[in-house]
Amino acid sequence: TQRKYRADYQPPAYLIDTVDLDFEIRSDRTQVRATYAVRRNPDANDTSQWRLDGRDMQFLSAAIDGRALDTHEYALSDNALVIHNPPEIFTFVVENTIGPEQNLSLEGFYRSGDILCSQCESNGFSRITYFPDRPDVMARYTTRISADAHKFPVLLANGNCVDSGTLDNGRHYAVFEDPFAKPCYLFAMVVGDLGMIRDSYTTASGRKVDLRLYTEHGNEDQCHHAMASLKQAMAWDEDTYGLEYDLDSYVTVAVGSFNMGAMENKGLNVFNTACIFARADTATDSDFALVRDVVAHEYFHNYTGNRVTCRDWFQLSLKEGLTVYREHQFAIDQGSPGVTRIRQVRTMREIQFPEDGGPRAHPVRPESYVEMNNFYTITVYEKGGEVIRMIAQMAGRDAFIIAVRHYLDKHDGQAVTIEDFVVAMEESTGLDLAQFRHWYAQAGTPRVRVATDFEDGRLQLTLSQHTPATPDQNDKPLFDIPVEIALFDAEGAPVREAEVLRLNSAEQSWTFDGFDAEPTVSALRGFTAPVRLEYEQSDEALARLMAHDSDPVCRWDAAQALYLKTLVADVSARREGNAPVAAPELLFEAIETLLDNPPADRELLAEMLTLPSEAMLGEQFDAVDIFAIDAARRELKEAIATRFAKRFQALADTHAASSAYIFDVAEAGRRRVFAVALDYLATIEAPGLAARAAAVYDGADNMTDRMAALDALRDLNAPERQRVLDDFAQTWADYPLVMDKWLRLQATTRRDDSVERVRELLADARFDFTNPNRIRALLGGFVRGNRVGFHRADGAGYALIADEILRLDSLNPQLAAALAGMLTNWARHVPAQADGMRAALARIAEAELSDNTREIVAAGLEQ
Ligand code: HT7
Ligand code: ZN
Repeated sequence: TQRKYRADYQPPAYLIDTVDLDFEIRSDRTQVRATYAVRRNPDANDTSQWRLDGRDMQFLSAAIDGRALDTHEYALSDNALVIHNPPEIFTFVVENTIGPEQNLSLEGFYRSGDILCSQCESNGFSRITYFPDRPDVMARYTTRISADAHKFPVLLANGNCVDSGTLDNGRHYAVFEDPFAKPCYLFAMVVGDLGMIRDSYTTASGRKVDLRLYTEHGNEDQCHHAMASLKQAMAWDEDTYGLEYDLDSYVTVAVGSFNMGAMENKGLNVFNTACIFARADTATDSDFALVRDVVAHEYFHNYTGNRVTCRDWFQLSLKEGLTVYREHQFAIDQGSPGVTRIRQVRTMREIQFPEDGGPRAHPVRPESYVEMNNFYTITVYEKGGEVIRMIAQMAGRDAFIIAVRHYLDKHDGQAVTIEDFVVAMEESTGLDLAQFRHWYAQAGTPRVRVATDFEDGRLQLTLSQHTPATPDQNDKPLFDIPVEIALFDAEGAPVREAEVLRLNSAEQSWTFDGFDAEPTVSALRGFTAPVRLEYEQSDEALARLMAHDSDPVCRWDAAQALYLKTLVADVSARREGNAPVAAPELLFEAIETLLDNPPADRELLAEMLTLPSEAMLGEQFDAVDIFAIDAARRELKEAIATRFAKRFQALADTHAASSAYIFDVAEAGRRRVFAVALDYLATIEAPGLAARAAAVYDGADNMTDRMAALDALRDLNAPERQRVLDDFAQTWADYPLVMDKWLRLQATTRRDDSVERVRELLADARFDFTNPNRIRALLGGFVRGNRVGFHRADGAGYALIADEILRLDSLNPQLAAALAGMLTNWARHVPAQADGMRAALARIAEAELSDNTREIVAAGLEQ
């Protein structure tokens, strides 16, 4: 397949006003008859041919204005039907067949268990019928489905059901009309034998919307949190943006086999069950938050993505960045604002920064791709969201909301570009975003250095920026970077209100006057820009910020920086063959102060007591040594656990469950602190810990506390470990998503035989290689959550992953490519690990691969 370039965009040769689809679902094949009202595009450059994409289907016939086409009037290939010299305006009818029952590719019209469902973004519609599979061809759709009434009692497609009835031979049909023009990637249909929960929402203007959520029978009681979340999201979008839902019904279907979290098809969302199911005894607090946020994200797409969509797939962040930002603000308004933001920051630093500094670095608006499915990345989504956040910050929240409304009004019903969005922002807010546009065009994480000079009561603060080269871009321009700062005195009282400095040249200085003593600087408050801050603050200053900073992100970050200083020194010493470096007394004092004066927000306390992850620690080094990092982190954890064992016992006691499960900020915070305390106690195998964890496991009324107990037992040799793991497997055997937790637990154990255990589980009947959730739990869990196992010195971890990527590639190339991506950062590792990872990539490269995996592996080997 060829590489596609953003610069090569050409408008479509022909436009389609209406699409009529007729699906006759039969047990062997599904017959498709598609009718289009077509007209020549006045803006097109070449209209001598009309290309309709189409793959993996059987072509039957094509007709223009009722006349069947002769073979010399079209050309048919494996991936397209090209019509020669079409008229100016015409009705086109194409007939084909597809085989959804045999399609396990999770694209087009495919089978998930006993359900047949569609997934069209980005290019799945061309696996359903022949069509110009590009988002700038927008049409109004009517869909008729007929199927066996017993096997598929529920028939669903986008829009309103305008007709339905029974047919001969036990069959039935339904017809749906979607009044909004949409690109084909938002088309959806689902048929199955489904259970349903139902509710309604009355919009601000008084319209009643029918809300339905379908799932396989027996799972209905796991769907109520998702339904409640949908109503929260609908109300939030009205209250915050004044946006009301625009159809009479909003239908959601949860399916077990799905490659991503969910899909925002107009009026008919299809979800991964992992992003819908949440019941106290089956889902953790993180699952509850995930469901809430993904449900909201898909709902928000109805405006930012569906009403105004992308002109081409290079513009993906137009809808994803903006919708991620809206989701983030929603999550902040629902949960603990500080900790919600901290988690967003952590995702950027631990996952996006490495992508932006590795061989796959690409701008938020990429310039080229081979396989579009490889570009649903953390950069397009999360960095895209951070870019929007910066615009909102510069405009002010109210002006930003007005600007988004201006953008939506101006482009309603259109397929547009990121540039159109930025222009709309400028028009409405008056901001000059000329320099700011680099955030969309340039890959790489800018580094912002902070230097201070204090003299005669005056503080000079100097900020400078530098962005390292990325594979495709050497000389980086200067970015426009908002950096919020505040100043505190020695007691931690604010001496200067927070303000946003705009760093838009290589180096700039600001002077602040009138201090008796040097103030402490709190910088990049709330993570105002997706940059790496380089600021060498003293331990004392960090301890002060850790105790007093009014911004939870900086308060947490000060704790992280203190831990990191100790850990980096220790890892470096180990690397150089020197004696390990012990933590300074000041670190323990800072923890003691924290325990004596904990923040009211319990989740923040838990976050501040959690050491930086291995990923975060790895980011501090040019050459990552997994084993030195693991040893340093583990020993610091042991030292803290030993010093504060009694305090952690007390924390566990005071934070143990005392009432029935409820998902709210206070209770989730309590459970987090309980889990962190248990984790520290497990690190030193505190007396009675295993029995206590097992008792928590046995007595808990919720999965969060149960998982805290299991996590504590995970690496121990105590007999309780196997007992609870076996009990878990037995209790939850019929709950695949819960069994994913069981798989993940074993994949992430630090025990020496974890590679062998993962191999065993791959062959276990409770594992299913065709299901992406199982693979993400077992293999994703192993690579991301078990660095010591994955990088095992004998190379067994790399061999395991390479084997499974090769096995998976023909079945699910999108997922195989994502797994292969985890090997591509090899150059960031010390030679022993780098060589092993590279060799695994090279072995994969020798095989015949999908375009998806080939593109990733090639980028990984080219460095
Ligand atoms: N817009 C959705 C993207 C998506 C997707 C992309 C490729 C292959 C399968 C997929 N399923 C869903 C998800 C979202 O961002 O809301
Ligand atoms: Zn999205």
